[in-house]
Amino acid sequence: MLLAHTAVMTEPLFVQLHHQDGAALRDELARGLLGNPASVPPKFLYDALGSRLFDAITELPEYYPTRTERTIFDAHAVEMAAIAGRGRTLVDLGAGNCEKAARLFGVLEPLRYVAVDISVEYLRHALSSLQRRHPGIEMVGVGADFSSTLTLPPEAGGGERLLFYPGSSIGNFTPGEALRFLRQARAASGAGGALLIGVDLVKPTAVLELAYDDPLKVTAAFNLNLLRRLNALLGCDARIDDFEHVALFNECGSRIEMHLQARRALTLRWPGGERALAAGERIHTENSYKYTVDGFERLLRDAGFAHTPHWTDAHQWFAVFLAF
Ligand code: AVI
Repeated sequence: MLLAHTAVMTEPLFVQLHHQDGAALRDELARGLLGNPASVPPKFLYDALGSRLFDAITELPEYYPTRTERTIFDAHAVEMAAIAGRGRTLVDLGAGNCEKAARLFGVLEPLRYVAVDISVEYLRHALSSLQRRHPGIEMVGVGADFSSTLTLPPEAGGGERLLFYPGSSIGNFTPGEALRFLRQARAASGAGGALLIGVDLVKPTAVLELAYDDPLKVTAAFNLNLLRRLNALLGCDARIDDFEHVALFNECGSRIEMHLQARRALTLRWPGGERALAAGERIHTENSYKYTVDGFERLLRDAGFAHTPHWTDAHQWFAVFLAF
């Protein structure tokens, strides 16, 4: 049951749904490295340093998605709230520092804010200070990896929910995974609920590639940081100097691909395994799919959403959909 609107909350509630199993992570990394082509799942990009590097990426002039999405919310949030309804439970998927959702509190007036991220520790500081600024909103932090299954704990509360998935993180799923995720989001939003989601759109290749290969090399550092994770988690002997960051737009797949390319022939070794790489051979580290408005609308309809109003920016570089 929701607390009365006048209740004063002092501390958020925190729930950690899953704990990372070291052996399973090592197995996942080794399987990726031994694949053809070699790959590392993109979730490993986000350790403490990787998350900070990603925050720095969002400040870069070349990385248009964050600021473009912000201009869309600035211009249209009131309209979105009028359709979505106020006083809901706002469920922020991949909340990070909770800033994007907090900017919408004034118009959405949520009764409860549920911030979901892979690590509840990462949420603890941001959510506690947000709770002090908004004592009238009940806040819950949930540590969960929703990339394969989106399930919310009972602490998230029932009733009508507005799920919030900004930043075009949906682009880091394959279209098949995206469809599965959207179906789960449809179910998790509950009867009368909705999904507010940011989607990056197809645009000229030069704009896309510069956004993922910036001259300051912040994105390169973000990608190369994966090698430190391989060394720390798998006991691998990767040397950062042996690799270079590659980002390219795959037009047929409609996706930006990030790779780590070997500068010379080398062998990566770790306890129980090794992987030889020829000079120029790549480890695939991330896909970032770019959609057309029509293509994403189709995906939402296939996932069971009947209504899909959307808003975009002057260049049509980014779109925010409200699906219900
Ligand atoms: C988190 N995600 C939406 C970012 C993107 O644009 O695909 C991750 C990223 N990778 C490189 N730059 C940013």
